[in-house]
Amino acid sequence: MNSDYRDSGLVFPPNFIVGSATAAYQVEGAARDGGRTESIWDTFSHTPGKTWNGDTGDVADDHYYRLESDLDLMAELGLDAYRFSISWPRFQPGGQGPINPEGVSFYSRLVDGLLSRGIRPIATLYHWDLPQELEDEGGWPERDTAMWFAEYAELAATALGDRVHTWTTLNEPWCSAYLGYGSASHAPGRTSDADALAAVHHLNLAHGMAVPRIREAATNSPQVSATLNFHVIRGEDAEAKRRIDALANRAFTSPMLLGRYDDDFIADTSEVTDWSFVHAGDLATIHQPLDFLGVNYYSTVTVKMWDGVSERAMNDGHKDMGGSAWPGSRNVEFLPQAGPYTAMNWNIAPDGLEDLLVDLSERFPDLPLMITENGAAFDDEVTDGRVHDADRVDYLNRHFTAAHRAMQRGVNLQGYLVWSLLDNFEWGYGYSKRFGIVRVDYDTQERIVKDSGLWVSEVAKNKATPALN
Ligand code: GBH
Repeated sequence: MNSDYRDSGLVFPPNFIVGSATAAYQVEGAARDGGRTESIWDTFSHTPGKTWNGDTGDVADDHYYRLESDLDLMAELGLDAYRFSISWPRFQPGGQGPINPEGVSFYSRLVDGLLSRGIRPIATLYHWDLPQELEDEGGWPERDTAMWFAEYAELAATALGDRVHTWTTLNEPWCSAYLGYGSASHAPGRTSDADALAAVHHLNLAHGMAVPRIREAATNSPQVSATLNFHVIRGEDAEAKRRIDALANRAFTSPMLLGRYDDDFIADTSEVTDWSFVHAGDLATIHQPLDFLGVNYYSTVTVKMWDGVSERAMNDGHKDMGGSAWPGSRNVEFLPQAGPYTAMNWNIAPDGLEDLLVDLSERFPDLPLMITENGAAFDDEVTDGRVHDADRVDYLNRHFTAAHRAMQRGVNLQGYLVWSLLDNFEWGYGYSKRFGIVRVDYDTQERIVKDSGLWVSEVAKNKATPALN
């Protein structure tokens, strides 16, 4: 790469959206309140040994009860947009039947509070909190789950679609399918390669069934999208790269954006499943016009083929790679990568973001992109009531620089949402990892805007990155 991706004073277009993101189970708390029923993450996190320290989202950031002050905080930061997720079991307890007035009221107050502060609401319908009752009936490996999701999407768009303009169906279906049903590092913690692939298809189907229902129910000419986490794959071994690209990326982009499953993906997984769960017409249903694609990016992976079942791929201490997150391709090895690293041990690679954005815009030229998540966990310290998280500021500066370069190369990038507004429940890692641009003290629930929060605030207000000092 030609330079180190640290730049300053980069100017973004005046309508470029700079904001931040969270997800319901990671911030809301109030897990048993207001008519909410359990999700698979309640069950999973309350099962001993599943999360760090046995942490759960029972209280999290108490955001459900601190809505007004958290909204004021967002206004103070001058965010253009806030991406939140709707908790399905709070909105529609059990995932079937009537909506929950108290749940609807919470999201309604959230949306109204954002709009009155001039912040654009971006609503994600599914950020991993499947109602437990639907999991009891089989979860994502079952076709019915897609049907129930489409019902829920219509109800949500009916209730909020007069005010919410921007919708995302699914967040990172890769995680829901492979980590939830393959490697078991995420809820519901099942370990079946065949189920993981059935989940891939039914998540795709859920997306495709939901898109027209949202368009019909929302009265505000909605912008509809999906958010995918992309694997930016490095290494010299073309076969290993092809396999991981098929399983991780094209498993979702090909059906959603091109209306097909790629032959190599089907062939790679044929020892695991016969794909008989794909019915006639499904791919046409999944292939819906989208207004933009949400891109989540954190780091790269480096792979090569290994003539056996890779111990590293199965169990390298990286939870995402445990068990079988790679049905049909366990013989791909994930190699250690050059640092520097974040507190997740993910390598910091802004060039991966530039490459990803350019690659997507070349493959899907008419599809605008939005970075719906990018950010980093670091071991923050509080000194005199401040958090001087220079490492996170540097990470964000480098990644905004990468995005800026991609835009100069012609990428239609509409915005950049930093993960996350608040330190929060980091899934299997519990509260041990802090991604926030605002610190949360989990004893007092006090919020402290970190230096990175001030940095994002400046970028949002000025549409330019601040000069380096
Ligand atoms: C997102 O998941 C989630 O949407 C969000 O809820 C979560 O809090 C946030 O990111 C931080 O984890 O790990 O180097 O092999 C991201 C999960 C991280 C999974 C990157 C795939 C692949 C690269 N992804 N990982 S690496």
